[in-house]
Amino acid sequence: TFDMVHAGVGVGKYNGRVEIGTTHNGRTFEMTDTGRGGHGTYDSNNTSVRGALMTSPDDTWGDGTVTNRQTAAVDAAYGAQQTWDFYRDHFGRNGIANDGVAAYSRVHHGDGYANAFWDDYCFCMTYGDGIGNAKPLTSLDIAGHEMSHGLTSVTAKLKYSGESGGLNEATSDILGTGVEFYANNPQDVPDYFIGELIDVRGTGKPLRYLAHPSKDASDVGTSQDHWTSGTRKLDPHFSSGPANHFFYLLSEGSGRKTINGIDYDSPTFDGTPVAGIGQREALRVWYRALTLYMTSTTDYAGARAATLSAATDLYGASSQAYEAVGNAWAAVNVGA
Ligand code: ASN
Ligand code: ZN
Ligand code: CA
Repeated sequence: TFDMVHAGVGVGKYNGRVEIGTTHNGRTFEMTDTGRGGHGTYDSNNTSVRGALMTSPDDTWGDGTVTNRQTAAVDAAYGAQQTWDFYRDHFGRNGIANDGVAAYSRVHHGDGYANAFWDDYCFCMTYGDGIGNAKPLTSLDIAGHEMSHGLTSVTAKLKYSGESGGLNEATSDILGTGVEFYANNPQDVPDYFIGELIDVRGTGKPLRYLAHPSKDASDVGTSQDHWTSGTRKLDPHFSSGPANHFFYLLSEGSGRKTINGIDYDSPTFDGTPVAGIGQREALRVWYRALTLYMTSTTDYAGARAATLSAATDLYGASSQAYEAVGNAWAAVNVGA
């Protein structure tokens, strides 16, 4: 017997106890989310191939520890599920390609592999187990980030170099943050950082700071709070800084804020204050700009124009939101 939409109970490392969509198949349950396009979660078993679908005799999954191989799978399945639901509820989108068909995810890729990636060819997500195989890369912001590379690939197709590369990365950080807030999971308190739970550098610090990107300084480079003529020469994970900062300012506004108990200080380029329009509206502006106006070669000036067009469509050219979009770009040194 093969019943359709099932809810299993899992315990993830980062998300705690959650419901995940599963499928009953004969004597076992499979980690296949039939209610969301058939997303399957696989165990690569520390190799580089897909491996086998996760199964369970009793529809309970993982125990929150990394010694249990299903724990990372629970977080990955939950991340895919929250990303699917976020796209649906915020944007009316039916999966990454808007065709109702899910991607799939594989966990336990490689050995001590401290990264995760989206692959357009398999239309799939891959997660490593992190440093010492102790911190799988399966937190919500990373899941949302990586799957949103899939969204960019089927929409604007932003080229992964120069300024468009930074906008590609920023799109993933922006939507990954949106997924984290959407899930509002009590164990993974929503924030404006990327990668605060996975510790891939072993420093205990986040990978990226949307409110203050230049705090991300590693041995390979430094991110930017504001656009400069040198932005295009940076790695996309650093040239994303001004766009991430734009999104934070458009959402929350400038100055000091406490959000979910976390303090942020977000300096603007020329000190001019920016009033936020709220994250949900900022997400709508970015999504519309990405899916309707940006192209493979969009640069920062083009992103400003694209988001202003999106704000005009959504709220009108004399709206406060339109003005806020212009002000938030000025605050990261992207002017008319
Ligand atoms: N985790 C990285 C990213 O999505 C993977 C990569 O750079 N290919 O940006
Ligand atoms: Zn990325
Ligand atoms: Ca985060």
